[in-house]
Amino acid sequence: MVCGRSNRVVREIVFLGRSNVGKSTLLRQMVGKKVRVGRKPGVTLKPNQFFLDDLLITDLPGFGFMHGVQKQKNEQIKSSIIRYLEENSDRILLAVQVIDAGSFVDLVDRWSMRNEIPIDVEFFHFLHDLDLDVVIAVNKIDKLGDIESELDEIVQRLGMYPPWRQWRDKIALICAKKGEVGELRELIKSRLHDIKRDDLLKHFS
Ligand SMILES: Nc1nc2c(ncn2[C@@H]2O[C@H](COP(=O)(O)OP(=O)(O)OP(=O)(O)O)[C@@H](O)[C@H]2O)c(=O)[nH]1
Ligand SMILES: [Mg+2]
Repeated sequence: MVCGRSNRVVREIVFLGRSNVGKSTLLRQMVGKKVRVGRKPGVTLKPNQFFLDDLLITDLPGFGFMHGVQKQKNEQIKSSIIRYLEENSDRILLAVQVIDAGSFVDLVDRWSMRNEIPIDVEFFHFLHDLDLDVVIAVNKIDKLGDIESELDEIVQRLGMYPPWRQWRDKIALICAKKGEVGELRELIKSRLHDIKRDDLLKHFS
C-alpha cells in the first residue's frame, strides 16, 4: 500500500491485547484521536484504524475471554487478528502488546494450571515468530503495589529473565487512564528515528 500524497510505502504500528486492557484509552491519550473506549467488547472483528501522515495506526479487537461473548466468537476474533498480522507483517514497524498490570500474572497462572498456553503469551511468541519488533505496554500500573517485584513476575511469565530493568527497550510502564504514556512514546520515537522517519516524531511529542 502506498500513501497518496507522499508516495511512500505505508508503515504501521499495531496495538493489540486482551479485551479491556486499555488499548483504546491508550491510543486516545497518545495521539489524541477519538478511539472508541469501553464499548461492549467483542462486538466488532474489524480493527479501528487511522493515519498519522503515512503511518498507519491500528487498534486491533481485544482477544481472550469476554463476558457475554460466545466462545466461538472469541475464536473468530483470535483468528482474524492472527490473519491480519500475517497478511500485514511486512509493513508493521512495531507491535505494541498491551497488558493489564493488575491481572496479568494471575491470568497467566490460571491458564498454565489448566495446562493451556495463556493467550497473551501465545500472542507474544507469535509476534516474534513473525519477526516483528514487539513492545509490551504494561498498563494500569496504578494497580500495582510492589512495582519492582511484580514487574519481574510479569517478564518471567513472558519468558524473559528478570530483572525486568534489563528489558527497558521492550517494556513501557504506563497508566493510560491518567495520561501517563511517556515511556511508550519514547520507545515509539526511537523506532521511528531508527528508520529515519524523524518527520513522524511530532505525532508522539
Ligand atoms: N486503573 C486503570 N484503568 C484503566 C487504565 N487505562 C484504561 N483503564 C480502564 O480500562 C477499561 C477498558 O479500557 P479500554 O480502553 O476500552 O480497553 P480496550 O483494551 O480498548 O478494550 P477492548 O476494546 O474491549 O479490547 C476502561 O474502563 C478504562 O477506563 C489505567 O491506566 N488504569
Ligand atoms: Mg478498545
